[in-house]
Amino acid sequence: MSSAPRSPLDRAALGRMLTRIANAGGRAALHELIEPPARGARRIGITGAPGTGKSTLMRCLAAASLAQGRRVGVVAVDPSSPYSHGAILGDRIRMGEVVGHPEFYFRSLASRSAHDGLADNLADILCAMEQHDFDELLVETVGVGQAELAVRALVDCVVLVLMPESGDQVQAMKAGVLEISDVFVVNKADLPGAGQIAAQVGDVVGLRRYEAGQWVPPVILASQHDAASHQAVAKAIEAYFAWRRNRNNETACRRARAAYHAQSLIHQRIEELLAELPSATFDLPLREVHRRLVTRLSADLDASIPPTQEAYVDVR
Ligand SMILES: Nc1nc2c(ncn2[C@@H]2O[C@H](COP(=O)(O)OP(=O)(O)OP(=O)(O)O)[C@@H](O)[C@H]2O)c(=O)[nH]1
Ligand SMILES: [Mg+2]
Repeated sequence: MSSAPRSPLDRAALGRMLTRIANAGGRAALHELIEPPARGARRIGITGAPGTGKSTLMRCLAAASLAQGRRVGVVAVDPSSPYSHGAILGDRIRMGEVVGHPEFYFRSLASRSAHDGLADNLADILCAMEQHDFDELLVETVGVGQAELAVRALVDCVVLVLMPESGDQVQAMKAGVLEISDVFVVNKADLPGAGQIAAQVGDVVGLRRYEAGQWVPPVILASQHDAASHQAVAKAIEAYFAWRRNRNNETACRRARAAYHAQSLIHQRIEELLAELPSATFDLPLREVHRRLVTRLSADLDASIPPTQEAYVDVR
């Protein structure tokens, strides 16, 4: 948290900027790269299968952080198309009373074409929010697998939310997905079977070898009407950040984030360029297709060509 007085949150300017970034194609994003500010927000990813209670948990975490004087931003990535607004509205509604708080900002994003289940230009969105002096950014992503692996690069702490029906998921979880989680929450502990799932996750966590001083992810049972369980989750997140500060590996994290940022921009842009190439191009030898792609990609860096204007789709 900053001790210096800060300027009020300019919602209109932030909203406009986020809409522009969310709707920009890869080329526009390449033109308007936003560098991460020196003092970034602490970023927490809340991830898990649909309906596990991620938004409900985020509301409680956001309320706790707001009560501590933090400026909190929530970005909810919706896996559906930009035209199905149902889940997007659902996420906002779940935020409940915190939505009216002057230091709280909420934004939904459709994942659209993003190859990894995250939203296009999410890396830029988060950097843009950081320019508005947020202390904490909570990022909700859906699904288990690629989205978790990708969100790992963009946030500092990953909270994986499970629920009593997540048994199959726990069994099917590849070690990789478990390894990217820093805190496990077994939500809906008021329903039968939660304790069993927590025990199973605890077993999987316990199977791993930990070096001295390594973070061992806690497994926390939580439920929406149990405030103490949310305090336990908030405490685990604080403990993780304290551990991270002592570990002093900021450089490695910054580099991993920059690598993801570059990869997602280029990936998105290559998809656009592939779609733009005349279909007969693909009758050519692969080496020639590759040459044409690379030539077009380098032409992007010519600032004299304005980025393409894309259809405006506001998904707030
Ligand atoms: N029984 C029970 N229901 C809960 C709990 N937490 C959330 N729910 C309910 O579960 C449903 C889904 O909650 P959300 O917070 O929207 O879950 P989500 O993971 O954000 O859902 P998506 O964004 O659609 O993936 C809602 O009907 C909540 O009221 C809980 O602790 N216990
Ligand atoms: Mg949600």
